[in-house]
Amino acid sequence: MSSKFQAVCQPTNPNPNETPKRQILDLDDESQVLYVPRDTCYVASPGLPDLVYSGHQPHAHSWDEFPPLKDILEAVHKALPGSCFNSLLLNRYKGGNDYVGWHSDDEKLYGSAPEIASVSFGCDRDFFLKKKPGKKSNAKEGRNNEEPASKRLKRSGHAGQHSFTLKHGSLFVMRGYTQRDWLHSVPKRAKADATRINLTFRRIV
Ligand SMILES: O=C(O)CCC(=O)C(=O)O
Repeated sequence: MSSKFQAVCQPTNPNPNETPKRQILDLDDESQVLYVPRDTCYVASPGLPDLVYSGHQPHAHSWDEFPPLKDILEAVHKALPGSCFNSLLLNRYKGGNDYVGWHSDDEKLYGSAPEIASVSFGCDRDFFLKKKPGKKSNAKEGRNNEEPASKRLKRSGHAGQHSFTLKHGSLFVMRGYTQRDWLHSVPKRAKADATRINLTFRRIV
């Protein structure tokens, strides 16, 4: 394989600790390849500002093109009274090699404390959350500060990291400052041998 491959920093992803959701590699001055480690589809209500993430602006499909998605949106609105989502990012993980790297959905168009409702279908996959570098631990963790760090690390595996298994039919909600203060990811999993579809409903304000 050529040693000329070089990762290109994404201008819209200023935090070097985040993995862009899409990766662009420079082959030489004139050539680039783009790698997205899963399939994606974006749906949004008409008249909203364009979504741009990791230097990419996805085409906004209409809800009318996917009637089942409108039904699921209605069910999510019922499950979360007061919610009013107007856009959706769909991810299809075809198997355990498909993944999404560490990132946060902190694009300005979602506002400062967005609620994101995530519905999963198909293969169970692990979902990880970890604090962004420089963000303080919460008060509960602070109270445990007298305990040596080595002891705390052993107990939790990865200090300050939370893991969840997102199962078929589950609804997982991130709200408050989760996007401001935390990164999330769905890592590769050798044993995940079936397709998973994840729908993340968001509100563009
Ligand atoms: O597939 C998932 O559960 C997470 C998807 C995600 O992180 C995203 O769409 O930003």
